[in-house]
Amino acid sequence: MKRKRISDKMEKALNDQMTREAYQAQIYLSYASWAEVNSFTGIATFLYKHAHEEREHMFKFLKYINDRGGETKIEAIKAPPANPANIGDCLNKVLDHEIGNSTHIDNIVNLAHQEKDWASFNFGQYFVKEQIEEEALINGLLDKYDLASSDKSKNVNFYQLDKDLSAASQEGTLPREENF
Ligand code: OFO
Repeated sequence: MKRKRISDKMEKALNDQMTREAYQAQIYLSYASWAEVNSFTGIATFLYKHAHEEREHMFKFLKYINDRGGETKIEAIKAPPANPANIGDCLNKVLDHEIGNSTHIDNIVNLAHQEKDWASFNFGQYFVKEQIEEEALINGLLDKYDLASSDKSKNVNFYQLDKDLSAASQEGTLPREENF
């Protein structure tokens, strides 16, 4: 496109986030594979689906940068971190990654606000909402994990947890949005 409608700084921030979304997908993919080889098929299914969702986020950034006359730069993606020690560790690490990701999204929205770049501000709102949903979803799964693991003798609870995770929605609903 002939006219660039985002600043160089915004273009870089969006490109960095696009690569970060790809990294998030790698993390979910590697944790999913770890869960699968440890026979937690429900958790694996949940994590595989989420890896796919993170790649969709990556594409949203790519399309937005290009639509605004910027240039997408496809960079190398870091290797994912080491496998988690157990399911609780897995869910805690996923939540940490999501909270970290929320901070990066907030930085983009802050920059858009500073630059009075309302198009990017509006684009960023999708991800602000997405991060609220994702953090709530993983936080909720962690609560379920705590319930299921509080009595170590009841391994049947892990079986049920795994089934719940396989059916877990990828999107938490926000009651306030359903009501209005
Ligand atoms: Fe986990 O969400 Fe992307 O942004």
